[in-house]
Amino acid sequence: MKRANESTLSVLAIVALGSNLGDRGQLIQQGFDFLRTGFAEQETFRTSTIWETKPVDCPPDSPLFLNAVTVFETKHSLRSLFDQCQNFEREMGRVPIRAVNDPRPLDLDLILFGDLVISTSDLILPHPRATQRGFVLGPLAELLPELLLPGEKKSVRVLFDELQDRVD
Ligand code: PH2
Ligand code: MG
Ligand code: MG
Repeated sequence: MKRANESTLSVLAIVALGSNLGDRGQLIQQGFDFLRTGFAEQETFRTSTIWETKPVDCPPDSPLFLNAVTVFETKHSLRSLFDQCQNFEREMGRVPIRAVNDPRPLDLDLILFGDLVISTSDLILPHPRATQRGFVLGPLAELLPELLLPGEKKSVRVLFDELQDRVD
């Protein structure tokens, strides 16, 4: 028997987690648990280490972030994963945006869903800024260094190394 929202085929999903408000470490762990228990084929679920990162494109004096990345196979639909991530962010205390990139208890960003390339009003895949963001590329390079994101010629590891060269 298949459960609703599950197909028999699984796809590789990548979700980036970020927190810069409240008990950041605990919130990231809750995000891991939510994704592992709710969406992942258990044996496939992997997490990066947790990185402390400077805010990028955030209001002045924003607190430091904790960031991490998870990769897992899922049989759930994209819609179910996306909608439930948004619900979980709200459950963890996220409020509607007041200023762009306001501090938030938990941000769950879909980076990749199989080989899907889409652009809708609320979701673009692969994530349009992932390849410019060290706080995504660094943790992701721990898990899938050789991955080529759709439309990219350079691996995650190379993109991250090049970003470091520019920043440092
Ligand atoms: N997320 C953003 C904007 N800026 N900076 C860091 N260091 N980490 C983030 O997760 C982050 C950010 C938008 O969601
Ligand atoms: Mg984000
Ligand atoms: Mg987000």
